[in-house]
Amino acid sequence: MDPSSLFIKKFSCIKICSFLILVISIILYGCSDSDPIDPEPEVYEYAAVRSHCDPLIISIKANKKVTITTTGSVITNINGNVADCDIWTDANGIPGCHYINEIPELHDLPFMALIGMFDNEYFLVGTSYKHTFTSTGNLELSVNDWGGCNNDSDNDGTFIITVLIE
Ligand SMILES: [Ca+2]
Repeated sequence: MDPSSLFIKKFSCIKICSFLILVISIILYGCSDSDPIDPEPEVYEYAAVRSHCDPLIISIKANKKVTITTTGSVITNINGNVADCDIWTDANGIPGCHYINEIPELHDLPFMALIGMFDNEYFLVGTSYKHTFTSTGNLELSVNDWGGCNNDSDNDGTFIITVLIE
């Protein structure tokens, strides 16, 4: 083999190998777990004693899909004996409970449910919620108990709230 053809072969190999390394690097980078566009859920604990006076505030950007999943249970008065009200509930709340002195602040939403407020509108979040907000703002999550800012210390229990924004 003459030395010039050997040089050409070696040169071609370097070019092909470089190209292959570049392609493999692109594939590996694209499949990486640390891909910055993958959204991660945030998990919050919200104790029922905070009630609506101290909401959990989630910053929302317009046109983002928000998925909220809530576990855990709460009670409005662990020593109370009001039928259909002083009972443990999950984040969907107790639709059949109505304390006379707390209407209309309960916003016609189930008592002790996890509720949201955005743009001055109240709505049920419950155990499972999905929504795409069309404007940027703060989503305020709280427990639908309106005993007064300093009168919810008889509440007990905690909601575990998982929020995914994508
Ligand atoms: Ca209470």
